[in-house]
Amino acid sequence: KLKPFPKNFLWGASTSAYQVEGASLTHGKGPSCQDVKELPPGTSGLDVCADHYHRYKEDVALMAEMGFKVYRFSISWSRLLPEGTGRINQEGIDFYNNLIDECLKHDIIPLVTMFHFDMPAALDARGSWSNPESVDWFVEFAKLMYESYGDRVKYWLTINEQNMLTLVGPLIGTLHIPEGCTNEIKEIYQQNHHMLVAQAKAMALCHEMVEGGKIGPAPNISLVYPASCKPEDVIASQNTNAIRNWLYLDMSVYGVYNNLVWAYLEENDATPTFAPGDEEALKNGNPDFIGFNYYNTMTVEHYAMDDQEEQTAGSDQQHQRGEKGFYKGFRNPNLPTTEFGWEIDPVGFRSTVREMYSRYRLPLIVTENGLGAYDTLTEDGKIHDAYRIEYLRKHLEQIQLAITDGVEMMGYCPWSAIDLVSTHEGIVKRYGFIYVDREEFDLKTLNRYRKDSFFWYKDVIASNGEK
Ligand code: BGP
Repeated sequence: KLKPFPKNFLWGASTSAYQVEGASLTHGKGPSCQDVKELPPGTSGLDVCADHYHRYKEDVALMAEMGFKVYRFSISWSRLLPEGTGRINQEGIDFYNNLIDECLKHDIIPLVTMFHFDMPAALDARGSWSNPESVDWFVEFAKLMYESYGDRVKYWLTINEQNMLTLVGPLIGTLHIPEGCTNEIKEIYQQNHHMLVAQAKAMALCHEMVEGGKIGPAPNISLVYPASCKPEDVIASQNTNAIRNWLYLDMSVYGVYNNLVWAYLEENDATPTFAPGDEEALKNGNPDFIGFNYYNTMTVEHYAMDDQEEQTAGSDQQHQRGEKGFYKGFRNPNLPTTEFGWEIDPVGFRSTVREMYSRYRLPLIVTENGLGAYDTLTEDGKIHDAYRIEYLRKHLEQIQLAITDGVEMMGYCPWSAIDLVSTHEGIVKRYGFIYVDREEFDLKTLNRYRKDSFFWYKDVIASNGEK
Protein backbone atom coordinates (compact mmCIF):
# COMPACT_ATOMS: atom_id res chain seq x y z
CA LYS A 1 0.00 0.00 0.00
CA LEU A 2 1.34 3.41 -1.01
CA LYS A 3 2.25 5.85 1.75
CA PRO A 4 1.05 9.44 1.20
CA PHE A 5 3.37 12.39 0.68
CA PRO A 6 4.23 13.97 4.05
CA LYS A 7 1.82 16.71 5.18
CA ASN A 8 4.40 19.50 5.04
CA PHE A 9 5.96 18.31 1.77
CA LEU A 10 7.67 21.21 -0.01
CA TRP A 11 6.12 21.45 -3.47
CA GLY A 12 7.68 24.05 -5.74
CA ALA A 13 10.08 24.48 -8.63
CA SER A 14 13.48 25.92 -9.48
CA THR A 15 15.30 28.51 -11.55
CA SER A 16 18.82 29.93 -11.59
CA ALA A 17 19.84 33.58 -11.75
CA TYR A 18 21.78 33.71 -15.00
CA GLN A 19 19.17 31.64 -16.85
CA VAL A 20 16.04 33.51 -15.78
CA GLU A 21 16.79 37.06 -14.65
CA GLY A 22 18.17 38.96 -17.62
CA ALA A 23 19.49 42.44 -16.71
CA SER A 24 22.82 40.68 -16.87
CA LEU A 25 24.98 43.76 -17.35
CA THR A 26 22.73 46.48 -15.98
CA HIS A 27 21.54 47.70 -12.55
CA GLY A 28 25.09 47.56 -11.23
CA LYS A 29 25.67 43.86 -11.89
CA GLY A 30 29.18 42.80 -12.84
CA PRO A 31 29.63 40.23 -15.60
CA SER A 32 29.78 36.56 -14.66
CA CYS A 33 31.61 33.85 -16.59
CA GLN A 34 28.29 33.11 -18.30
CA ASP A 35 28.04 36.65 -19.66
CA VAL A 36 31.47 36.63 -21.23
CA LYS A 37 31.65 33.07 -22.54
CA GLU A 38 31.31 32.22 -26.18
CA LEU A 39 27.63 31.46 -26.82
CA PRO A 40 26.60 28.02 -28.02
CA PRO A 41 25.79 28.28 -31.76
CA GLY A 42 22.27 29.50 -32.51
CA THR A 43 21.60 30.82 -29.01
CA SER A 44 21.03 34.41 -27.94
CA GLY A 45 22.73 36.08 -24.99
CA LEU A 46 21.62 36.33 -21.38
CA ASP A 47 20.71 40.00 -21.32
CA VAL A 48 16.95 39.37 -21.22
CA CYS A 49 16.34 35.64 -20.52
CA ALA A 50 12.80 35.52 -19.10
CA ASP A 51 13.13 39.10 -17.77
CA HIS A 52 12.46 37.78 -14.26
CA TYR A 53 14.47 40.71 -12.90
CA HIS A 54 11.66 43.05 -13.88
CA ARG A 55 8.71 40.65 -13.78
CA TYR A 56 9.39 38.70 -10.58
CA LYS A 57 6.17 39.93 -8.97
CA GLU A 58 4.05 38.53 -11.76
CA ASP A 59 6.10 35.32 -11.75
CA VAL A 60 5.85 34.77 -8.01
CA ALA A 61 2.09 35.43 -8.21
CA LEU A 62 1.81 32.67 -10.84
CA MET A 63 3.81 30.32 -8.62
CA ALA A 64 1.46 31.16 -5.76
CA GLU A 65 -1.48 30.40 -8.03
CA MET A 66 -0.02 26.92 -8.57
CA GLY A 67 0.16 26.61 -4.79
CA PHE A 68 3.97 26.58 -4.43
CA LYS A 69 5.22 26.05 -0.90
CA VAL A 70 8.80 26.75 -1.94
CA TYR A 71 10.66 28.54 -4.74
CA ARG A 72 14.25 27.58 -5.42
CA PHE A 73 16.23 30.39 -7.06
CA SER A 74 19.88 31.33 -7.05
CA ILE A 75 21.61 34.54 -6.11
CA SER A 76 23.95 35.99 -8.68
CA TRP A 77 27.31 36.53 -7.02
CA SER A 78 28.31 39.35 -9.38
CA ARG A 79 24.98 41.11 -8.83
CA LEU A 80 25.83 41.46 -5.14
CA LEU A 81 29.57 41.85 -5.56
CA PRO A 82 30.32 43.12 -9.08
CA GLU A 83 34.03 42.33 -8.74
CA GLY A 84 33.36 39.16 -6.76
CA THR A 85 34.82 40.60 -3.55
CA GLY A 86 34.85 44.01 -1.89
CA ARG A 87 32.45 46.56 -3.36
CA ILE A 88 28.76 45.82 -2.78
CA ASN A 89 26.04 46.67 -5.32
CA GLN A 90 23.14 47.87 -3.17
CA GLU A 91 20.70 47.58 -6.07
CA GLY A 92 21.53 43.89 -6.27
CA ILE A 93 21.01 43.41 -2.54
CA ASP A 94 17.64 45.14 -2.88
CA PHE A 95 16.54 43.02 -5.82
CA TYR A 96 16.81 39.82 -3.78
CA ASN A 97 15.28 41.54 -0.74
CA ASN A 98 12.27 42.31 -2.89
CA LEU A 99 12.13 38.84 -4.41
CA ILE A 100 12.35 37.19 -0.97
CA ASP A 101 9.66 39.49 0.45
CA GLU A 102 7.44 38.78 -2.53
CA CYS A 103 7.76 35.03 -1.90
CA LEU A 104 7.02 35.42 1.80
CA LYS A 105 4.02 37.61 1.02
CA HIS A 106 2.59 34.60 -0.84
CA ASP A 107 3.64 32.11 1.88
CA ILE A 108 6.30 30.67 -0.40
CA ILE A 109 9.50 29.60 1.33
CA PRO A 110 12.60 30.87 -0.47
CA LEU A 111 15.18 28.11 -1.05
CA VAL A 112 18.33 29.90 -2.11
CA THR A 113 21.16 28.40 -4.16
CA MET A 114 24.34 30.31 -3.38
CA PHE A 115 26.24 29.43 -6.54
CA HIS A 116 24.80 28.20 -9.82
CA PHE A 117 27.47 28.09 -12.56
CA ASP A 118 28.04 31.87 -12.54
CA MET A 119 31.46 32.79 -11.22
CA PRO A 120 32.02 36.56 -11.37
CA ALA A 121 34.19 37.27 -14.44
CA ALA A 122 36.50 39.35 -12.24
CA LEU A 123 37.26 36.24 -10.16
CA ASP A 124 37.60 34.11 -13.26
CA ALA A 125 40.36 36.49 -14.27
CA ARG A 126 42.04 35.75 -10.93
CA GLY A 127 42.02 32.02 -11.56
CA SER A 128 38.53 31.14 -10.35
CA TRP A 129 38.47 27.92 -8.29
CA SER A 130 42.08 27.14 -9.13
CA ASN A 131 43.12 30.03 -6.90
CA PRO A 132 43.31 28.88 -3.25
CA GLU A 133 41.85 32.28 -2.31
CA SER A 134 38.59 31.18 -3.92
CA VAL A 135 37.64 29.61 -0.58
CA ASP A 136 37.80 33.03 1.11
CA TRP A 137 35.98 34.72 -1.76
CA PHE A 138 33.11 32.29 -1.39
CA VAL A 139 33.01 32.71 2.37
CA GLU A 140 32.84 36.49 1.96
CA PHE A 141 29.94 36.09 -0.46
CA ALA A 142 28.19 33.63 1.88
CA LYS A 143 28.57 36.00 4.83
CA LEU A 144 27.05 38.85 2.86
CA MET A 145 24.06 36.68 1.91
CA TYR A 146 23.49 35.48 5.49
CA GLU A 147 23.77 39.04 6.81
CA SER A 148 21.44 40.43 4.17
CA TYR A 149 18.82 37.68 4.00
CA GLY A 150 19.36 35.29 6.92
CA ASP A 151 16.53 36.87 8.91
CA ARG A 152 14.06 35.60 6.27
CA VAL A 153 15.81 32.87 4.28
CA LYS A 154 16.09 29.68 6.35
CA TYR A 155 16.78 27.15 3.57
CA TRP A 156 20.06 27.31 1.67
CA LEU A 157 21.83 25.26 -0.98
CA THR A 158 25.58 25.60 -1.46
CA ILE A 159 26.92 24.85 -4.95
CA ASN A 160 24.71 23.67 -7.78
CA GLU A 161 26.00 20.49 -9.42
CA GLN A 162 29.55 20.73 -8.20
CA ASN A 163 30.05 17.23 -9.56
CA MET A 164 29.08 18.33 -13.06
CA LEU A 165 31.41 21.32 -12.76
CA THR A 166 34.20 18.92 -11.97
CA LEU A 167 33.30 16.16 -14.41
CA VAL A 168 32.31 18.21 -17.43
CA GLY A 169 33.14 21.79 -16.38
CA PRO A 170 36.04 22.15 -18.81
CA LEU A 171 33.66 20.93 -21.53
CA ILE A 172 30.79 23.32 -20.74
CA GLY A 173 33.13 26.23 -20.03
CA THR A 174 32.40 26.63 -16.32
CA LEU A 175 35.74 25.30 -15.09
CA HIS A 176 39.01 26.46 -16.54
CA ILE A 177 42.28 24.66 -16.91
CA PRO A 178 45.13 27.17 -16.68
CA GLU A 179 47.56 27.24 -19.59
CA GLY A 180 50.62 25.11 -19.20
CA CYS A 181 48.90 22.69 -16.82
CA THR A 182 50.74 19.36 -16.89
CA ASN A 183 48.36 17.17 -14.89
CA GLU A 184 44.77 17.99 -15.78
CA ILE A 185 43.24 15.53 -13.32
CA LYS A 186 45.24 17.01 -10.47
CA GLU A 187 44.23 20.53 -11.49
CA ILE A 188 40.54 19.64 -11.70
CA TYR A 189 40.51 17.86 -8.35
CA GLN A 190 42.44 20.67 -6.69
CA GLN A 191 39.73 23.07 -7.85
CA ASN A 192 37.14 20.58 -6.66
CA HIS A 193 38.86 20.48 -3.28
CA HIS A 194 38.65 24.27 -2.99
CA MET A 195 34.91 24.07 -3.72
CA LEU A 196 34.47 21.35 -1.10
CA VAL A 197 36.25 23.38 1.56
CA ALA A 198 34.33 26.53 0.55
CA GLN A 199 31.07 24.61 0.82
CA ALA A 200 31.96 23.16 4.24
CA LYS A 201 32.86 26.59 5.56
CA ALA A 202 29.62 28.06 4.19
CA MET A 203 27.61 25.29 5.89
CA ALA A 204 29.27 25.90 9.26
CA LEU A 205 28.80 29.65 8.86
CA CYS A 206 25.11 29.24 8.05
CA HIS A 207 24.59 27.45 11.36
CA GLU A 208 26.49 30.21 13.13
CA MET A 209 24.86 33.20 11.47
CA VAL A 210 21.34 32.16 10.45
CA GLU A 211 18.99 31.44 13.32
CA GLY A 212 17.17 28.21 12.48
CA GLY A 213 19.07 28.04 9.17
CA LYS A 214 19.20 24.77 7.27
CA ILE A 215 21.64 24.09 4.49
CA GLY A 216 22.54 21.30 2.10
CA PRO A 217 24.53 20.57 -1.05
CA ALA A 218 22.89 20.36 -4.50
CA PRO A 219 24.86 17.94 -6.67
CA ASN A 220 23.42 16.06 -9.63
CA ILE A 221 22.96 12.54 -8.30
CA SER A 222 21.95 9.56 -10.35
CA LEU A 223 22.71 5.95 -9.92
CA VAL A 224 25.20 4.43 -12.34
CA TYR A 225 24.16 1.05 -13.74
CA PRO A 226 26.51 -1.66 -14.97
CA ALA A 227 25.94 -2.32 -18.69
CA SER A 228 25.71 -6.06 -17.95
CA CYS A 229 26.05 -8.52 -15.10
CA LYS A 230 29.72 -9.08 -16.00
CA PRO A 231 31.62 -8.62 -12.75
CA GLU A 232 34.02 -6.16 -14.44
CA ASP A 233 31.07 -3.99 -15.49
CA VAL A 234 29.86 -3.96 -11.88
CA ILE A 235 33.28 -2.75 -10.75
CA ALA A 236 33.14 -0.04 -13.43
CA SER A 237 29.70 1.07 -12.18
CA GLN A 238 30.99 1.23 -8.60
CA ASN A 239 33.94 3.33 -9.77
CA THR A 240 31.65 5.71 -11.60
CA ASN A 241 29.18 5.94 -8.73
CA ALA A 242 32.08 6.89 -6.50
CA ILE A 243 33.53 9.51 -8.81
CA ARG A 244 30.18 10.91 -9.97
CA ASN A 245 28.07 10.73 -6.82
CA TRP A 246 29.55 9.56 -3.55
CA LEU A 247 32.66 11.73 -3.61
CA TYR A 248 30.42 14.78 -3.18
CA LEU A 249 28.01 13.35 -0.65
CA ASP A 250 30.65 11.52 1.44
CA MET A 251 32.46 14.81 1.63
CA SER A 252 29.37 16.94 2.36
CA VAL A 253 28.05 14.59 5.01
CA TYR A 254 31.12 12.95 6.56
CA GLY A 255 33.88 15.36 5.57
CA VAL A 256 36.07 12.61 4.13
CA TYR A 257 37.24 11.64 0.66
CA ASN A 258 35.59 8.58 -0.82
CA ASN A 259 38.21 5.80 -0.78
CA LEU A 260 37.69 4.70 -4.40
CA VAL A 261 38.12 8.25 -5.61
CA TRP A 262 41.16 8.77 -3.42
CA ALA A 263 42.73 5.62 -4.86
CA TYR A 264 41.97 6.89 -8.38
CA LEU A 265 43.60 10.23 -7.58
CA GLU A 266 46.67 8.52 -6.11
CA GLU A 267 46.96 6.39 -9.22
CA ASN A 268 46.99 9.56 -11.35
CA ASP A 269 49.36 11.46 -9.09
CA ALA A 270 46.47 13.85 -8.57
CA THR A 271 45.63 13.96 -4.86
CA PRO A 272 44.70 17.51 -3.85
CA THR A 273 46.90 19.58 -1.59
CA PHE A 274 45.28 20.36 1.76
CA ALA A 275 45.83 23.85 3.16
CA PRO A 276 46.28 24.08 6.94
CA GLY A 277 42.85 23.80 8.57
CA ASP A 278 41.15 22.15 5.57
CA GLU A 279 40.71 18.80 7.23
CA GLU A 280 38.99 20.37 10.22
CA ALA A 281 36.87 22.66 8.05
CA LEU A 282 35.66 19.69 6.02
CA LYS A 283 34.63 17.88 9.20
CA ASN A 284 32.91 20.96 10.67
CA GLY A 285 30.55 21.63 7.78
CA ASN A 286 27.46 19.49 8.24
CA PRO A 287 24.38 19.55 6.03
CA ASP A 288 20.84 19.37 7.44
CA PHE A 289 19.45 17.79 4.29
CA ILE A 290 20.59 16.73 0.84
CA GLY A 291 19.35 18.63 -2.18
CA PHE A 292 19.97 16.90 -5.49
CA ASN A 293 19.18 17.26 -9.19
CA TYR A 294 18.02 14.19 -11.08
CA TYR A 295 17.49 13.93 -14.83
CA ASN A 296 18.56 10.41 -15.72
CA THR A 297 20.72 7.51 -14.72
CA MET A 298 24.02 6.63 -16.31
CA THR A 299 25.20 3.26 -17.59
CA VAL A 300 28.80 2.16 -17.90
CA GLU A 301 30.91 -0.79 -18.88
CA HIS A 302 34.43 -1.91 -18.20
CA TYR A 303 37.05 0.06 -20.13
CA ALA A 304 40.10 -2.08 -20.75
CA MET A 305 43.48 -0.37 -20.78
CA ASP A 306 44.15 -1.66 -24.31
CA ASP A 307 40.74 -0.61 -25.69
CA GLN A 308 41.34 1.25 -28.97
CA GLU A 309 38.35 3.59 -28.63
CA GLU A 310 39.25 6.98 -27.17
CA GLN A 311 36.97 8.56 -24.59
CA THR A 312 37.95 11.07 -21.95
CA ALA A 313 36.28 12.06 -18.70
CA GLY A 314 35.05 15.38 -20.09
CA SER A 315 34.06 14.32 -23.57
CA ASP A 316 30.25 14.25 -23.29
CA GLN A 317 27.74 15.42 -20.73
CA GLN A 318 25.51 12.44 -21.26
CA HIS A 319 27.05 9.20 -22.52
CA GLN A 320 30.36 9.23 -24.29
CA ARG A 321 32.50 9.64 -21.22
CA GLY A 322 35.17 7.35 -19.98
CA GLU A 323 38.53 6.73 -18.50
CA LYS A 324 40.69 3.76 -19.32
CA GLY A 325 40.83 1.11 -16.62
CA PHE A 326 37.98 2.84 -14.79
CA TYR A 327 34.71 3.14 -16.74
CA LYS A 328 33.26 3.78 -20.17
CA GLY A 329 29.86 5.36 -20.90
CA PHE A 330 27.24 3.14 -22.48
CA ARG A 331 23.85 4.06 -23.95
CA ASN A 332 21.20 2.12 -22.08
CA PRO A 333 19.03 0.33 -24.69
CA ASN A 334 16.17 -0.04 -22.19
CA LEU A 335 15.49 3.65 -21.87
CA PRO A 336 13.65 6.07 -24.16
CA THR A 337 15.13 9.51 -24.74
CA THR A 338 13.81 13.07 -24.86
CA GLU A 339 13.74 15.18 -28.04
CA PHE A 340 17.16 16.37 -26.93
CA GLY A 341 18.59 12.88 -26.53
CA TRP A 342 18.53 12.64 -22.72
CA GLU A 343 17.58 9.22 -21.38
CA ILE A 344 14.33 9.05 -19.39
CA ASP A 345 14.38 6.80 -16.34
CA PRO A 346 11.71 7.32 -13.66
CA VAL A 347 12.45 3.98 -11.97
CA GLY A 348 16.08 5.06 -11.73
CA PHE A 349 14.81 8.01 -9.70
CA ARG A 350 13.49 5.61 -7.08
CA SER A 351 16.65 3.52 -6.97
CA THR A 352 18.76 6.67 -6.75
CA VAL A 353 16.92 8.06 -3.72
CA ARG A 354 16.79 4.64 -2.04
CA GLU A 355 20.56 4.32 -2.35
CA MET A 356 21.20 7.88 -1.25
CA TYR A 357 19.00 7.60 1.79
CA SER A 358 20.46 4.32 2.95
CA ARG A 359 23.98 5.79 2.65
CA TYR A 360 23.36 9.15 4.35
CA ARG A 361 20.09 9.04 6.34
CA LEU A 362 19.32 12.70 5.76
CA PRO A 363 16.06 14.18 4.43
CA LEU A 364 16.15 14.56 0.65
CA ILE A 365 14.82 17.37 -1.48
CA VAL A 366 14.73 17.18 -5.26
CA THR A 367 16.16 20.47 -6.48
CA GLU A 368 15.81 19.70 -10.21
CA ASN A 369 14.05 17.16 -12.40
CA GLY A 370 12.23 17.88 -15.62
CA LEU A 371 11.77 17.62 -19.33
CA GLY A 372 13.32 19.98 -21.86
CA ALA A 373 11.15 20.14 -24.97
CA TYR A 374 10.03 22.36 -27.85
CA ASP A 375 6.68 23.81 -26.73
CA THR A 376 4.16 25.48 -29.01
CA LEU A 377 1.97 28.42 -28.07
CA THR A 378 -1.39 28.04 -29.80
CA GLU A 379 -3.34 30.97 -31.16
CA ASP A 380 -5.70 30.93 -28.20
CA GLY A 381 -2.81 31.17 -25.72
CA LYS A 382 -2.54 27.49 -24.73
CA ILE A 383 0.45 25.18 -24.48
CA HIS A 384 -0.47 21.52 -24.66
CA ASP A 385 2.52 19.87 -22.99
CA ALA A 386 1.06 16.45 -22.19
CA TYR A 387 4.57 15.00 -22.64
CA ARG A 388 5.84 17.08 -19.70
CA ILE A 389 2.92 16.07 -17.51
CA GLU A 390 3.60 12.43 -18.30
CA TYR A 391 7.31 12.80 -17.52
CA LEU A 392 6.70 14.53 -14.19
CA ARG A 393 3.83 12.23 -13.21
CA LYS A 394 5.97 9.14 -13.74
CA HIS A 395 8.77 10.62 -11.66
CA LEU A 396 6.41 11.60 -8.87
CA GLU A 397 4.98 8.07 -8.80
CA GLN A 398 8.49 6.79 -8.18
CA ILE A 399 9.01 9.32 -5.39
CA GLN A 400 5.88 8.07 -3.74
CA LEU A 401 7.17 4.51 -4.04
CA ALA A 402 10.42 5.67 -2.44
CA ILE A 403 8.44 7.27 0.39
CA THR A 404 6.71 3.95 0.78
CA ASP A 405 10.17 2.33 0.91
CA GLY A 406 10.84 4.51 3.96
CA VAL A 407 12.90 7.25 2.33
CA GLU A 408 12.50 10.63 4.02
CA MET A 409 11.53 12.96 1.17
CA MET A 410 11.27 16.62 2.07
CA GLY A 411 10.23 18.24 -1.18
CA TYR A 412 10.14 18.39 -4.94
CA CYS A 413 11.36 21.32 -7.01
CA PRO A 414 11.34 20.38 -10.68
CA TRP A 415 13.19 22.33 -13.33
CA SER A 416 11.88 24.83 -14.05
CA ALA A 417 9.26 27.11 -12.55
CA ILE A 418 9.16 29.20 -15.71
CA ASP A 419 10.76 28.94 -19.16
CA LEU A 420 14.35 30.08 -19.07
CA VAL A 421 17.53 29.84 -21.08
CA SER A 422 18.91 26.32 -21.28
CA THR A 423 22.61 26.03 -20.61
CA HIS A 424 23.45 24.73 -24.07
CA GLU A 425 20.42 25.13 -26.26
CA GLY A 426 19.02 28.59 -25.53
CA ILE A 427 15.35 29.37 -24.90
CA VAL A 428 14.01 26.83 -27.43
CA LYS A 429 14.61 24.02 -24.96
CA ARG A 430 11.84 24.79 -22.51
CA TYR A 431 11.25 23.27 -19.09
CA GLY A 432 8.76 25.60 -17.38
CA PHE A 433 5.19 25.35 -16.12
CA ILE A 434 4.87 28.94 -17.29
CA TYR A 435 5.49 29.75 -20.94
CA VAL A 436 7.42 32.90 -21.82
CA ASP A 437 6.50 34.41 -25.17
CA ARG A 438 9.83 34.88 -26.86
CA GLU A 439 11.96 33.09 -29.39
CA GLU A 440 15.69 32.85 -29.52
CA PHE A 441 16.39 36.18 -31.22
CA ASP A 442 12.88 37.67 -31.20
CA LEU A 443 11.77 38.90 -27.79
CA LYS A 444 8.10 39.23 -28.86
CA THR A 445 5.91 40.21 -25.87
CA LEU A 446 7.62 38.26 -23.08
CA ASN A 447 4.09 37.66 -21.80
CA ARG A 448 3.48 34.71 -19.50
CA TYR A 449 1.08 31.86 -20.37
CA ARG A 450 -0.05 28.95 -18.24
CA LYS A 451 0.87 25.62 -19.85
CA ASP A 452 -1.35 22.55 -19.40
CA SER A 453 1.30 21.32 -16.96
CA PHE A 454 0.65 24.46 -14.88
CA PHE A 455 -2.95 23.37 -14.19
CA TRP A 456 -1.89 19.77 -13.68
CA TYR A 457 0.77 20.73 -11.12
CA LYS A 458 -1.70 23.00 -9.34
CA ASP A 459 -3.98 19.98 -8.83
CA VAL A 460 -1.06 17.82 -7.71
CA ILE A 461 -0.10 20.36 -5.06
CA ALA A 462 -3.69 20.97 -3.95
CA SER A 463 -4.18 17.22 -3.42
CA ASN A 464 -0.70 16.81 -1.85
CA GLY A 465 0.34 14.42 -4.58
CA GLU A 466 -2.83 12.33 -4.68
CA LYS A 467 -3.66 13.39 -8.28
C1 BGP B 1 21.27 21.28 -14.81
C2 BGP B 1 21.54 22.69 -14.41
C3 BGP B 1 20.48 23.67 -14.80
C4 BGP B 1 19.77 23.36 -16.10
C5 BGP B 1 19.49 21.88 -16.28
C6 BGP B 1 18.97 21.53 -17.65
O1 BGP B 1 22.49 20.66 -15.03
O2 BGP B 1 21.70 22.78 -13.02
O3 BGP B 1 21.05 24.94 -14.74
O4 BGP B 1 20.37 23.98 -17.16
O5 BGP B 1 20.60 21.10 -16.01
O6 BGP B 1 20.03 21.47 -18.56
P1 BGP B 1 19.94 22.05 -20.01
O7 BGP B 1 19.64 23.49 -19.85
O8 BGP B 1 21.28 21.80 -20.61
O9 BGP B 1 18.87 21.29 -20.69
